[in-house]
Amino acid sequence: MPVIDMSSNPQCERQHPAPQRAEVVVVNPNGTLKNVFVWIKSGLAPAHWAPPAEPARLDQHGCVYQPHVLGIMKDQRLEILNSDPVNHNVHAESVTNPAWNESQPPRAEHKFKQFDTQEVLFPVTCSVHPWMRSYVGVSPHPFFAVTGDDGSFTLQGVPPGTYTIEAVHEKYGRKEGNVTVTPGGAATLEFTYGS
Ligand SMILES: [Cu+2]
Repeated sequence: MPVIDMSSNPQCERQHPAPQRAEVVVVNPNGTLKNVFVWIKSGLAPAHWAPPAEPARLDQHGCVYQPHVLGIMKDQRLEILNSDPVNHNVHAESVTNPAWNESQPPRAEHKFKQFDTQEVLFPVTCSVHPWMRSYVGVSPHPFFAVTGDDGSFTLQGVPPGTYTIEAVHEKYGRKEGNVTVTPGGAATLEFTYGS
């Protein structure tokens, strides 16, 4: 990934001891892919899943969105922070959910947002800093995860059943796999991107 040129804003640049690289593709040391959103796309019996009381958090730190990919439940609160000494402009480029675009000055109040419709994934950008880009996946149920530093994902507490699991990566796109979960059992599914 190319190094992000933050020279237009020294207050962004000086927060990074080492050059900040774009996070479009992050390959882990073990050869797996980070920042893949994984969720149960279909197969769940109709049910109402209550969102967690705790908000999901999206921070702007060093003029980079953290985390780069964020999963959130429908109707869960999203808390947006600006930890930087610079002005940001948070732009949720959602399509199914209403899009919005709001400035967030330094030391401003945290923003709280919600999304009431399933949408996997949409970008959140910053109108001030063109390199700032994160992705949000809104799930109607709690069975989603984002791959981390070892490329793995875990969906906890899935009821027994047969499901279509979807993996979504911002550059490499969507993959599907099927899995059957037995009562009290665990199932494993592996996705491969590339040739
Ligand atoms: Cu910004």
